[in-house]
Amino acid sequence: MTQRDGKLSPLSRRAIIATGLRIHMPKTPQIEASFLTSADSLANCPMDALPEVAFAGRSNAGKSSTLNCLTGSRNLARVSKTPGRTQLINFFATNLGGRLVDLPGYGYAKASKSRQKSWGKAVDDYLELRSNLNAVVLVMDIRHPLQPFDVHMIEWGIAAEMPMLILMNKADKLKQGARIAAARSVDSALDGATETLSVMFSAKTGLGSAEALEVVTGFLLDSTHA
Ligand SMILES: Nc1nc2c(ncn2[C@@H]2O[C@H](COP(=O)(O)OP(=O)(O)OP(=O)(O)O)[C@@H](O)[C@H]2O)c(=O)[nH]1
Ligand SMILES: [Mg+2]
Repeated sequence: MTQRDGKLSPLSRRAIIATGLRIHMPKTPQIEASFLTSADSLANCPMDALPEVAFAGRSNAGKSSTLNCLTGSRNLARVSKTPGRTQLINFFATNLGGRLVDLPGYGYAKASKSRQKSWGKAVDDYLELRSNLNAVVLVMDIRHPLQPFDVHMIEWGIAAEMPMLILMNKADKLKQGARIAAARSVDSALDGATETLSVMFSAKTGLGSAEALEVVTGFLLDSTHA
């Protein structure tokens, strides 16, 4: 699939776009989570059938911070100013049965070529072959949305009919006008994307966390895709 005129191919049946809207919904409690294990390859991932929700995104986009925000913990997933901190696939058990999965970030330029290759392979294998995978949360930096990796992930999600939540993170770093402009560009690129929801988010301030919690809780409970 290709990206034409900044738009993704309209392959899908239904779009649920909530970007920038304040949606009033009942408050979903934070997810309780604890670290379970790490894996450096698909073969070393837990061997059971529990549904998983994976957090993907470019290095430094805020995947680990988002996991901490949604679970109300400071140090569950390791956050760092140094891109490339998350180097293994990290699994977190939750009170909802399903697991949260922190994937290594894409595009960490300083890692050696061979390390980049092996992380890339583990993540590719996980996304393509992990039958437990129920849904993907794609974390983007709202200041640099829809980088090639993000577009690739979205197009992959559409083709695989993988439920996906897009979090436009670090919204606290932009003024309201710039946030809305960024959100509009993401929404127009998502025009027609099946089962894809995008939410303006800040792991730092909690903006959008009620919506994100609602969706991620649903992903963890719904085992129809796995
Ligand atoms: N201002 C602001 N900073 C954030 C936000 N989310 C994350 N950060 C910061 O961005 C940096 C990277 O955050 P991480 O959560 O480690 O990012 P990551 O995507 O897990 O990075 P890798 O593990 O390297 O792939 C840290 O300095 C965080 O404090 C946010 O919503 N707002
Ligand atoms: Mg991380």
